[in-house]
Amino acid sequence: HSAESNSSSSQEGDVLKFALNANNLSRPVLREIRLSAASSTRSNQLSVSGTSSSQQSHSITYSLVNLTSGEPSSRERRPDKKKYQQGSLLFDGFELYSYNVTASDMISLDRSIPDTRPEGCSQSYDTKQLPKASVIICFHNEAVSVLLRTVHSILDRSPAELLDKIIVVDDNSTIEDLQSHLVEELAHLSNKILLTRTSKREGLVRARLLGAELATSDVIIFLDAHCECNVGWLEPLLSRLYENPQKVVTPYIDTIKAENFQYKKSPERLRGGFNWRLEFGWRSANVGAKPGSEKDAIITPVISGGLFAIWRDYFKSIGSYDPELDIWGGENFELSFKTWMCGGSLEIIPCSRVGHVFRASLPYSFSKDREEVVLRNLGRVASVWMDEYADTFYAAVNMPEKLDLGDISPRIQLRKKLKCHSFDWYLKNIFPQLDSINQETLHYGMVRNQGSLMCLDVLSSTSDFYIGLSPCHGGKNQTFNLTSNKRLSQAEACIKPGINKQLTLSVCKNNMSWVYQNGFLRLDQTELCLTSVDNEAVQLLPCDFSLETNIVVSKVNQSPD
Ligand code: LR7
Ligand code: MN
Repeated sequence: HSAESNSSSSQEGDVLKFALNANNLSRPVLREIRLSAASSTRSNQLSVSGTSSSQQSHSITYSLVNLTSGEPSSRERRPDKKKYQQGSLLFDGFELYSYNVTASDMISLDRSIPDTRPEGCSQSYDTKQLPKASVIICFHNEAVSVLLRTVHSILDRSPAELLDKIIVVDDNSTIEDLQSHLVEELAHLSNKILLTRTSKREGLVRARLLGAELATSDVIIFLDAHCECNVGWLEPLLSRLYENPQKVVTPYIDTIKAENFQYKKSPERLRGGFNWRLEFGWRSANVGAKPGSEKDAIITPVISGGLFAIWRDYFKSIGSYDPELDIWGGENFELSFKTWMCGGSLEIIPCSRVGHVFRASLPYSFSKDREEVVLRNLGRVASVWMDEYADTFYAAVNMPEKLDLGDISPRIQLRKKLKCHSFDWYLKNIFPQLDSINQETLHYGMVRNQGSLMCLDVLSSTSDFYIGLSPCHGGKNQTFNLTSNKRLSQAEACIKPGINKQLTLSVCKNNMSWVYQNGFLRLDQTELCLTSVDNEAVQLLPCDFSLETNIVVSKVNQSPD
């Protein structure tokens, strides 16, 4: 920003030197910018391009736009189909990466981001006693600037004495020139960086295992290739692991928007959860929290999977990952289940903040049918770790019988060797909130409007969730649980009357009992029924048993027709 104010008295060719010493950088970063002709006259942007050199004397050519959490002007916001040239690389924004590469390319690799930690997190740590960590980043076809910003943020915001190596594993990216470009960029950045490449596409699990093999430090930390580590991110993770080597800890994950790379604080106190299809989702962890506890570790039944720290020995001792898991999916459940069931625990640390680019879709190819790959991964995990509850998972996903899970005997032996608790123990003690199909469930699945192919669906408006009808697809928003204690719920939330005869989904309370009678869902102790209006909206109206609008509950995965 200071460069911007100075530039009015400067001319083309001048070199601006400055030290960036923001309070969220662990050390000042020295920068030089040679001014070239402004490439743009947009007034809200600092549009110099030039060469920067940091203390490690690397040089990267870039242009700067809004050095802070930079929201590019609306013109750049969605260059979806726009092709553009950077050096010899031809990038194709959203199509290739599912994020706005143009925006990333325009933002400094060392930008400052808002310090999103809750109050009371800036205590100092005795770094001498903490274990050293290596950070492992695996990627398949990630944009250079995005990956480099991940690496820069680690170097910029980790105490040097705690950072052993940064191990970057290229999972056989197919974008031409990516490899040579990266080798060049990373080699100059720091001698802590180790770049390796798989000889064929392995998927993120085997790529991570390869990275872990190369580490020699006490602790290893996995990050996705599109992250930004925030101020003081490392110390709270290591300090928690130092206190208890059988923990797996994750930073609190902030959001980097895929549309414009804006860094946004995530809502407070979320933890991981899942449904019977083993689909991960964030759930509120606020229940029972005392005021002032914002910075306390959050115990979580599962981790989202991409960002976590673990003692290297502990990772090995619990059997790291099932190497048969392909491309994407399942490994977070494997690690989570066995950590809890075999004597460890999982925590999210609110004082450690790392941003992650959440992508609406996965841009890369899967070797086979994507759904099949993920189901096979989940099936392996379920059949090894979920005991009798694996059947519930199979029913919920409608597991194709012909799907071959491969040999799971090595993983079963591992579980025997580790002498772990049962999955029933896990459900009762660690995740009692998971809808239990087995015990209380009367009906589970889609709630279909009689005579049509429309199903109850949880829809969201800007302010809350409401219930409507949409074509049946059986996805998680259309899956409900009707229990013997008369709850009509989805995940941990219940359907209850809202305003204007509408229905909403919110915290379960006892005044929302439903009676399922002759194909109608009636609010207990009333004469009001779930009624479809124009086969689109759902309202709570006086029951009229002659109408064709009754809403019928279909059983587990009963197909809509
Ligand atoms: O074949 C592949 N090879 C790879 O190296 C496929 C992917 N990858 C890399 C990829 O470039 C990225 O760096 O693996 C990393 C994760 O892949 P993403 O970013 O496409 O996955 P995701 O963020 O959508 O998915 C989440 O779930 C995955 C399940 O397998 C992994 O555990 C991801 O790490 C995980 N990400 C997070 O937990 C970040 C928070 C998101 C949430 C919720
Ligand atoms: Mn990711």
